[in-house]
Amino acid sequence: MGESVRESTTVVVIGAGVAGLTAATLLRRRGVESVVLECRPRHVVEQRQRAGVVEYRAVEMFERWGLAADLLGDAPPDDTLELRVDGEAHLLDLSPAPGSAFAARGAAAHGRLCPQQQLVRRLVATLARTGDLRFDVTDVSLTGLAGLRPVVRYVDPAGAPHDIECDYIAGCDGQHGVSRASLPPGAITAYTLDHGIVWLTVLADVPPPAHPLLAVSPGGLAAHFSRGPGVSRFYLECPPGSRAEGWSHELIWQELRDRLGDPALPRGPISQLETFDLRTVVHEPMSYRQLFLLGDAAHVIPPIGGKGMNLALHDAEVFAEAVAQATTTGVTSGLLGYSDTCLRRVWNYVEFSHWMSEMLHDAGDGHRRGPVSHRTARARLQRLLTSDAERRRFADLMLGIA
Ligand code: RFL
Repeated sequence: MGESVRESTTVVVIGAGVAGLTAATLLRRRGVESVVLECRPRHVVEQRQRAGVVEYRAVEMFERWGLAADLLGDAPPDDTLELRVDGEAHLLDLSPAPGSAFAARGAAAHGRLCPQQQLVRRLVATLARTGDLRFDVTDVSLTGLAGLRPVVRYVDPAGAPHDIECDYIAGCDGQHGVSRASLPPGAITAYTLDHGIVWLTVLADVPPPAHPLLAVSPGGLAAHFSRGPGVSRFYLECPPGSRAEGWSHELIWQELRDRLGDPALPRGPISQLETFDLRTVVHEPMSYRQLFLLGDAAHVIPPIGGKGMNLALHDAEVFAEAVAQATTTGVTSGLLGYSDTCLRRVWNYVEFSHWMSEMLHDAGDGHRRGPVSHRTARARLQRLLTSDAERRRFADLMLGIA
């Protein structure tokens, strides 16, 4: 390997997922230079299908930065969530409360139906034109983290090593990335909870449901969401230790029909089939000197409340504002407060995801955590379905207002 190419920039962003791409885009808007390093090819990054809804808080954020129209489109998500309990449909109205500041914004007071890969594709297109985005990099490593000008080293696709010296590093490389792993032992603490639940996730060419649908049944939780015209994402709760290989397509459609209480559910080609363990991991603090962790690199929560991508977007804005403040005015209070500001929202959404997860899993399966948890979960569910105040609280959290 030859001599390293030496470079210098303000921020090196590691990882081109929603967190990294959004951080780099917002930094660009404030005139702050960055280099984004991504280990996967562009087409892989652009095709990863995960989240489907950008919450209202994040829509408002993109509006403030003048990016909403270009990045999000204008499709509002459904204001109605269907909770199907033992085959019986209950429709929950999630629209903003009449008379509230949000209702006064009318149709604007909504999240956006914007699949994650669509947002990523649009962010990549914007940055490819105006920023510095490098795909297919290998051997990313971080050095000099104790100092004021750390260096990020990587090898480009042609095999040339690069050393980029910078003021700040944004570690946006997901839960298994290199940024957090580069920290000295004891620099941060991981708070972890294993929920003891596995979800099978299925992406299939099947028409979406009338409304986003969560079904509680004795066989376990099932969910059916839209992922664009003619595409659906399904989830099936399965026992700990389950792996996708153990699920034939026949069994998947049968379980979905049983749990959704819909014998007529059409089958369609399955394009993605994975299992994952429901886990919560929060790393505190979310920064170490000049290195800042954003998105899944800092926290992973079960997708049940639809908050992982939305938290990544929040981190990106807090980080970009703080760096812009520091580079333009020399004031570092935003950077010093970065972790605390982000963690307030993180723990709020962790609590929401736990509440929702316990209610929906325990209400279905009476054996999982015993009869008291089962009956308590049924009572919670009943309260959500009958109390207007409870429904409002739930809607505010779903919209990202709370
Ligand atoms: P990402 O999207 O994982 O991106 C990290 C990027 O870093 C790259 N990378 C590296 N690059 C350079 N060098 C290295 N050494 C690197 N190591 C890794 C990776 O290739 C990748 O491109 O993290 P980010 O940006 O923090 O975004 C987080 C979100 O992707 C995540 O929270 C959500 O997808 C979670 N999530 C959902 N969130 C929602 O808000 N609503 C949902 O409905 C929702 N559904 C989901 C989900 C996550 C799911 N999975 C992953 C279990 C559904 C599923 C199935």
